[in-house]
Amino acid sequence: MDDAQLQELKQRAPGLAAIYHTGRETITHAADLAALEQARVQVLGRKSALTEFLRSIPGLPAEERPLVGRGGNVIRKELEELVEAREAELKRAALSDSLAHERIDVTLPGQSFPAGHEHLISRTMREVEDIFIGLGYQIAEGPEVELDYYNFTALNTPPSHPARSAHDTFWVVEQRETMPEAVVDADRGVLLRTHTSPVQVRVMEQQRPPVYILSPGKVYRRDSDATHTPMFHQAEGLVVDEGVTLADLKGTVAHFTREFFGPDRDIRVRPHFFPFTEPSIEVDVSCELCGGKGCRSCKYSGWLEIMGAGMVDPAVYSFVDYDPEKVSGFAFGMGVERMAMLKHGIPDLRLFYDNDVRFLRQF
Ligand code: 2NM
Repeated sequence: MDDAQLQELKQRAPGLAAIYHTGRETITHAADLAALEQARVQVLGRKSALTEFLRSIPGLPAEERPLVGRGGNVIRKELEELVEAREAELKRAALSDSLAHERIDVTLPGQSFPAGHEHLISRTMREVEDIFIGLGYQIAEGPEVELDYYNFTALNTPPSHPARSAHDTFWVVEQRETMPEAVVDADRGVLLRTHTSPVQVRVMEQQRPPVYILSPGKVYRRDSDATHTPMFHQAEGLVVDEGVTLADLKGTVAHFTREFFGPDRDIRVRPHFFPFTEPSIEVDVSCELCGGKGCRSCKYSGWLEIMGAGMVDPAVYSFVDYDPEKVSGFAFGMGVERMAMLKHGIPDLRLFYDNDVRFLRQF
């Protein structure tokens, strides 16, 4: 509405002109979209002064009606357009406000969520497994809660052996609890396995030669000091086939050692004793720190002990019904923690179990 039209309206219908003025003010002063909606209802709604005015037109004198009627409609339309314009303006303002304040720099590095990873013991166990899988071995696992029979008796370990004492082994059910005096040899005790060899007895019980297996897993002994934890991990191997000799054992261990520690390592074997192997040996790997010359790490010997091994004692075969005239075999066992310590120069066994991420994340 231009100024001339407004002047005319003020003279002919001052009430309508006032409605127009107040309406404009109310709409343009709405500070946000919610206030604008309130203003719209107030100015143009069914109970507004404008609507009431338009409703009163039919009661006016006939000569006034056309002008006032037209003026009223023009004003309603203008005010409606003003609401739309104000709405667009407020929306633009809200958008530029959120663009200014909620702005994100998409070139910033993303938020990283630290992922955990395999524990060094698990990784080392897998590395050992992979080497023997490469030689055609199968991985064999078995119970950690084991029968005396599989853990000791079938491994040719006599009742008097110190490993069988309550001092060295965690008994779950001591055999004297389950059996009367007269039959204490009946192997009914239940214990936490002290090595993974019982798994190998179980496999031999189930399977005829050839047997090529590796048994990794947790084992338990009643030891706790700087160099022993009550739980640790072992990987034990067993081969039974026709014509297997101590030379096969040495070749296998030498191959394993070079795969695990690196190509320049030598091994040596020394005689030892285990109830389940005859002959038995201990295997050393050449010390890398001093190149064999002798240093603190190898106690000035040039060699580091890595495993026990031997040719399976025929007495073990008698428990699983293998014929020692037809087959022979070797077995070996290593401590996984010790292998990881030697490979990575870790000074203290307890670091594995402190679960300090500053240690763990290095590997
Ligand atoms: C070792 C050392 C020497 C071994 C023996 C057997 C089985 F079942 F064949 F009799 N399994 N593992 C063995 C032999 C384990 O660990 C230091």
